[in-house]
Amino acid sequence: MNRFWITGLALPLAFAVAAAQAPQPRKGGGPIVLGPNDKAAFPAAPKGFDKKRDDIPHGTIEKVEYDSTTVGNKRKMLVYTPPGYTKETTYPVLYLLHGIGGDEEEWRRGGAPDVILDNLYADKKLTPMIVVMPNGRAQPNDRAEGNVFQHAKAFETFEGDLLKDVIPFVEKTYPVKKDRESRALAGLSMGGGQSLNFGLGHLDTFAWVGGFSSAPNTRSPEKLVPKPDEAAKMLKLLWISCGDKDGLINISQRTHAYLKEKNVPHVWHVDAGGHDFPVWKNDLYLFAQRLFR
Ligand code: FER
Repeated sequence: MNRFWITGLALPLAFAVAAAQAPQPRKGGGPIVLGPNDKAAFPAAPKGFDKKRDDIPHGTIEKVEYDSTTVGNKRKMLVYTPPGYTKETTYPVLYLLHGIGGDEEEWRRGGAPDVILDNLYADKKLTPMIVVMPNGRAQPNDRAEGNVFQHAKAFETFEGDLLKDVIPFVEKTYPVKKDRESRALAGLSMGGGQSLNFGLGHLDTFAWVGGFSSAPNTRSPEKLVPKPDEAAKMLKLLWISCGDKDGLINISQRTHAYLKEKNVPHVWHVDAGGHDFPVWKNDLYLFAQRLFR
């Protein structure tokens, strides 16, 4: 039996296949097939990139609540402010989204985002930014309970919550820059699909977009990027990545193939690994360094 880590929940799922084994069928597609072009665009993060260092300044993660007009209640999110954070300046913002089995705590629980970013600041590899980790399941009970696949629709509804509630709250509460070139949107799996759908669907709002191991909620390439020339002109960075043992890699491959055909500049990064945090931590390490430059 193959076991597939649905972002925080270990669920045995027929669609998930370890590529190291003989190709097997998967929900929504065929076996993992890698092409010559499916390789790492950058070296992996150095050893220790996700280990806490006591001798450096640290940022802070706080949990805050905002009023969601979209869902009709108060919702929670995490906000990471960088080392040396001060209201005397203004920061760009990365909105960082979780997967189908996760919630606003998923990145902190599994991805050590504060550790990875603190270390990057200490090594002078990062433009100071605020990182917002909201809950992408926009419904009254937004806990990852029961059959998480039954609540996939709420991940669509989150588009309104993000644009009309989360971002306005962040922009009135924190000292942040408010132009499109100061907003990035990225996420893992279901959150990767959301980031591509909402980011590329709202180029007026986001100039930096990343999909890590994006799930089948990702719009078809023609719907995702109906105007390739416009997208090419407006995007500062479009990042598409996936693990080479991830049963969902066909989603990223088809997105990459279309972008390449339409000459939309983007990063195509195929990491060694499956549908899991080692890949996503590496993504955060690599992606964050390229933001807001
Ligand atoms: C699916 C397989 C996986 C799907 C979503 C996922 C919406 C999401 C996985 C994750 O977020 O880890 O068919 O359909």
